[in-house]
Parts: sequence; structure tokens; C-alpha cells
Amino acid sequence: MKRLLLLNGPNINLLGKREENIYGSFTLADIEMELKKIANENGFELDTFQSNHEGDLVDKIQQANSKYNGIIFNPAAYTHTSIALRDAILAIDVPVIEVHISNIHSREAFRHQSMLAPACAGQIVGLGKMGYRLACIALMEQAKQ
Ligand code: DHK
Repeated sequence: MKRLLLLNGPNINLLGKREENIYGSFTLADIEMELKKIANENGFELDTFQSNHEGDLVDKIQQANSKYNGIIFNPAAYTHTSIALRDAILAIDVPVIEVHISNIHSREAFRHQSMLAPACAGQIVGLGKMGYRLACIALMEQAKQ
């Protein structure tokens, strides 16, 4: 069975309650349910994991080899700071698509740079929760080839 991982970083557990004007009113559970449904309809399993701790995210990425066909990853604030997450992505053979709910390029200057994007297969920003769906579809297409 082909398998995807939906990985979310710090404060994504607060979706629906945090800065709704930027992140919308949907919750992490909404996203997880939607992606599981899309994955299952296409014959994939989808696991989910959210953590506020950088090391836990590194561990999860390290364990992804030979377990997952792709990772949908919103690293949240660690996007802009984490060399450890970038190195973890570079260390595995699994394609990772970086997703941001908001358009990081139209926000504060410190959000414009992603430490992780150069290590990722692709990046989707600014499309709200649709970005997760598009990343999921792209990884399933790639895994079928
Ligand atoms: C989420 C966060 O928590 C921020 O730290 C990032 C990202 C943007 C998002 O748009 O999903 O800068």
C-alpha cells in the first residue's frame, strides 16, 4: 500500500483559533480529514503528525525512508530558521512538498526566505487549505509513475 505523511509544525494545532484573518477558520482536524479522504479515494494511506518541537519533526522525517511515498509538510515558523529540518529532508529519498496557508512572500520580510524550499520537490503558498490538497494530489501522481 502506498502511503503519505501529512506533517505540520508549530502552532498549526491552533488553526481555527489563531489569526483567522491570515490562517482562516478551518482547523487542523478539517485538513487531516480532507486529506485522508482524498488519499483513500486514490488507494493511498495517509498518516498525520503535528508537533511544536523541532526535534520531533526531524525524527519523523528521518523515519520516513522506505515508509512513505511522499510528505506534505507545513513547517510553519521553522521554515524560516531550521537548518536541521533542511538537512533531514536532504537525508531522505522521499519527496517533500512544502505548504504554507498564507502567502509568505506578501508578509513580513523574515517570512520571505525558506530554509527548506531548496531541499523540497516543490512549494505551495498562499492558497489556504487548498494548498495541502494540491500537494497531496501532486505526490500521489508522482508515486503512481
Ligand atoms: C505558518 C506559520 O505558522 C508561519 O510561521 C509561517 C505558515 C507561515 C503558513 O502560512 O502556513 O511564516
